[in-house]
Amino acid sequence: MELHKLAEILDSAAKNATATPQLTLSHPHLSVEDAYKIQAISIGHRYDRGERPIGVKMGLTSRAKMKQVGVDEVIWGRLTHAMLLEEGGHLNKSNYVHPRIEPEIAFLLNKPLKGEITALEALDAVEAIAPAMEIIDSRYENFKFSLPDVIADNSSSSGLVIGSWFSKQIDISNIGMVMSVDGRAVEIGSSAAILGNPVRALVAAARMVAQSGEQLNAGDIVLAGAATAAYAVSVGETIKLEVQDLGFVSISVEA
Ligand code: OOG
Ligand code: MG
Repeated sequence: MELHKLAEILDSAAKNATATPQLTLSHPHLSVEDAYKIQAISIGHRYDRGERPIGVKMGLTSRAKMKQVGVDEVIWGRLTHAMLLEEGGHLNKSNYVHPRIEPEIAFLLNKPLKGEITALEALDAVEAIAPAMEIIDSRYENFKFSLPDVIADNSSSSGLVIGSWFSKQIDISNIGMVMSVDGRAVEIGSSAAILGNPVRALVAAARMVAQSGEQLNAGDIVLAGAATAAYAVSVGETIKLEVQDLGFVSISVEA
């Protein structure tokens, strides 16, 4: 079946860290619905190889991100345990095609969430919050894609690093976020850039995941999406994100 074939192309591109042409070049009518099906099939191959689901990432939840990639719809993707990098550890650049890093906030859930919910209900299911960086790596040539392309490609997700977990009592609606490279600030923003309040990303996650017939589970991590544009990393750099009231998270880039 065609969707399976396309899923396989993206799975191999991710596994071998090689860029592939946008699917919509050969399939200009690819729908968003089919793109999510391709994503599910493609990540299913990773589950078959022993990777375990650990939650979801929301993407394009800030204007800065939408503008950077020229796609203006909120999207989501799946996170597996193999994507999790150690805080203060390193990422091997050779495992990626053209990795970029983003300043984010992570939620840890202690209850399932599904469908249309309020921000209050979303917060009620939160166990803790943490500063986080996502490593995105489009499997498409030149990091160029349309909406269905990026969705099929698991919304570019390829890694995440999470700092210490903090109490959800902390007000994260408008807190400062500074991402620096070797001590030099490269992206400065506020959590308010994430849909006006990162909790709204969790509300969107519950709704959008349910549209694919799935749900968020207790124990899941949900990444709210980047507050600023992403930064393209180079070998030798140490990237650090400091989030007001939530400490920091860092990672170094190796060859
Ligand atoms: C798409 C994924 C965007 C975010 O946090 O906004 C994303 C991309 O930019 O490649 O992860
Ligand atoms: Mg992201």
